[in-house]
Amino acid sequence: MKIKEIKVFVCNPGRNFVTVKITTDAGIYGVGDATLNGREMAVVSYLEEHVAPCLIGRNAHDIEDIWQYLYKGVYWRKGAVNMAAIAAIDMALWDIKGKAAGLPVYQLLGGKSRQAVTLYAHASGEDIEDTLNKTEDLINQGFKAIRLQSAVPGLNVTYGVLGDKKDYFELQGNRPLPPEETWSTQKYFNMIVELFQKARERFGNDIQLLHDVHSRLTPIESAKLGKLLEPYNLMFLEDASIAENQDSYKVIRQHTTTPLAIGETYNTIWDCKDLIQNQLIDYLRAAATHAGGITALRRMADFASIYNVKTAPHGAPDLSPICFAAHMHLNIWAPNFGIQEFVGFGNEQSKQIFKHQIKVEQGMAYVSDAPGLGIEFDETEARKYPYKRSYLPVSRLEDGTVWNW
Ligand code: KDG
Ligand code: MG
Repeated sequence: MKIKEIKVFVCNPGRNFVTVKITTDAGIYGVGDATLNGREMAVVSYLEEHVAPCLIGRNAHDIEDIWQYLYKGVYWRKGAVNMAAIAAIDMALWDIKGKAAGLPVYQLLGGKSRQAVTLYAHASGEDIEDTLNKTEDLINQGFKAIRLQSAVPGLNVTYGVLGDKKDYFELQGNRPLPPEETWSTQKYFNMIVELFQKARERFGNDIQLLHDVHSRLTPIESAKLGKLLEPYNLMFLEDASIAENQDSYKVIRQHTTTPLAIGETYNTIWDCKDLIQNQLIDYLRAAATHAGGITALRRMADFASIYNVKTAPHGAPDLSPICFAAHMHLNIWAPNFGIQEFVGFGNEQSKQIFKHQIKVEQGMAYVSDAPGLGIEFDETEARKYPYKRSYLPVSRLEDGTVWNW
């Protein structure tokens, strides 16, 4: 079964998504997600100019060989653009293999380790009360794990809450230049403990609570936050600090028993090898789209399992539903799966482009049993919503210093 054609699509049904479609001479095709928020066209060009020409005529069944060929053969290993391209090719090839075998991808990975995938939802509010009201709504919908974020009083906008996204929604997925946001650790600390204290008072101890710091703290500040939040028993604290220096997590770890999660920006196992091996984290957030696809994530999950680290794949709205489908197969298989982030399946336009049978009920997701990844990509619908240049915001301290991101 030879690779006959590789097409790359960029559509923006409210957000930019980069989709790869591989067609074989057997008439079977597969799809993969290559979305890299804010740098989409770099991946498109990389795929079209440099990756696709090398793959035409190759055996579509040789997933491992193609992965190694693209990763090692390129000489310039790793990197977000490179790995997003490899990821999309890899996902599409798993989709093809599953369709050829007449089996869902999770069966090719080893079958089910569980019947359903536990999800965590987002409650992001303009103030503490707003966040808590949104949490209550999600609890009423059946979610048992919820990530709480709240705007920081005294800052113009706070990343990840509505204030941050207002311009984005108004511009409908088009942010022609990066907005700038101000950060103050002091102001954040004044708010954050109160948020979790009030959440526990209002919702009791049965609900799992999570929080994402978006890498805004230094290691020692993260250690302090972890300690302050211990009474509120978080499921995990995400991206407390950047870990380009993986040793920096030793500082956090030695001070707090709050579980730690990291990895949504990771491209390879090398980004988290020391974090895992030294048991400095509890959850690995790597995404199939950004870390080299199903082949790479399977390997990372196996490595993490040796050190009691669970998987908790990234599930932000800037990953396409194809990535979510890939995660579903990994999640249902991985013996050390922890939890999946979930923000819904996008707007109506998105749902017309990406069609699937994944069911979400009472905070749990049920994998599709359709052969392959179980997701269809409608090219005609996608063409109705062309690419719009759009950036993530840049963070600065109050004195103007560019801050951790
Ligand atoms: O593109 C960046 C987003 O995916 C990211 O900010 C979302 O941190 C995020 C999360 O945990 O979903
Ligand atoms: Mg995050």
